[in-house]
Amino acid sequence: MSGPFHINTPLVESVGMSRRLGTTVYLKMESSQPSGSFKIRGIGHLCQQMEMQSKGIVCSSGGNAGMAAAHVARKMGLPATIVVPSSSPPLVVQKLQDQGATVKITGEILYLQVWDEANTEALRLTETEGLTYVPPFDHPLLWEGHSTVITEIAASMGQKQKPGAVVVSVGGGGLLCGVAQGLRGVGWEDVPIVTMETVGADCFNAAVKAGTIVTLEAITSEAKCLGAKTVCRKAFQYSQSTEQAIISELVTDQQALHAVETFLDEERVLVELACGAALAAVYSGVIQRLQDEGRLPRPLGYLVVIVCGGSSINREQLANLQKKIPRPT
Ligand code: PLV
Repeated sequence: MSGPFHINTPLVESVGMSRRLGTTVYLKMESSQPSGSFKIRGIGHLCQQMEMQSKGIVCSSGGNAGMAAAHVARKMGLPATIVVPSSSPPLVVQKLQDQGATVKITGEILYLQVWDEANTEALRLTETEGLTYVPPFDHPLLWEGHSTVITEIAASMGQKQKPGAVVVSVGGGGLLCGVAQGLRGVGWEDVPIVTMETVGADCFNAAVKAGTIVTLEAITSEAKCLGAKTVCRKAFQYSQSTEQAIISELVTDQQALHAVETFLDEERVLVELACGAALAAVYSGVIQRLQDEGRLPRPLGYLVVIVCGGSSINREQLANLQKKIPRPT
């Protein structure tokens, strides 16, 4: 199969979110992608454009980039090795194996290892095994692939119907770069982007606050798929540009979890905590606060939330998170 590997996902109105916000909210359902998240847009595009070594590919991932890489490799008839940190739940390892990938788990001794260490191992394997390296978020071809999420929205709504703002989760910043590029591509560069991270997986917010790229000491959030310690340079550059407003916001794991639960109840779709961070922009009143502060207009026009999805969740994993993350008292 020569691709594209992603599908044109539904853009659906959320009545519950619209009611809360007092403005129409559209959900771009990347959770419906064949690999379970938006990652397949960029990774599919990158794998098609790059010359692939027949020995196969290697991808370091918090989980979802790996799912996309494994899916694409299987369709292209290439072997895939996915390196995941030991913080990834067993269900991710199983799903990757189901896609036919070889899974390497880094940091089995140091439990708290995160994506950055998995990446070091993936880079080592490109040298020693001659595999093609597929990065999870830091590559122009990934951003170009991710930008189709905006092209599709413009095609559905009509170019004249600009959104008032777009909400995205940020891990290493690849989705953000794709969304920023896509907005420019359709002439919507004046549409503000609200970026959402959880406290403890907040490398973009830390960079915006510091005015320079910073490396977090550790990832303390349970939203492991947002757990890159350093944001990619391009995402930081977008945050410094005066052309497009990027508003960086944080929520707690508790708020992200509450968002996952509310979304499941109201929209009947189960997503990862990483995605819950974006949903919490509405469910925890972040957008409403930004409007109160005059940082977003009121009325807003319509709001788009990119429902980035994620495979690292099932009923058992949700129950684990509910145990681990304390409830508000
Ligand atoms: N996850 C990456 C990076 O992890 C991965 O390897 O899967 N929403 C979901 C469901 C994600 O899986 C990710 C990234 C993001 C949002 C954030 O996207 P990014 O990294 O492009 O900002 C460490």
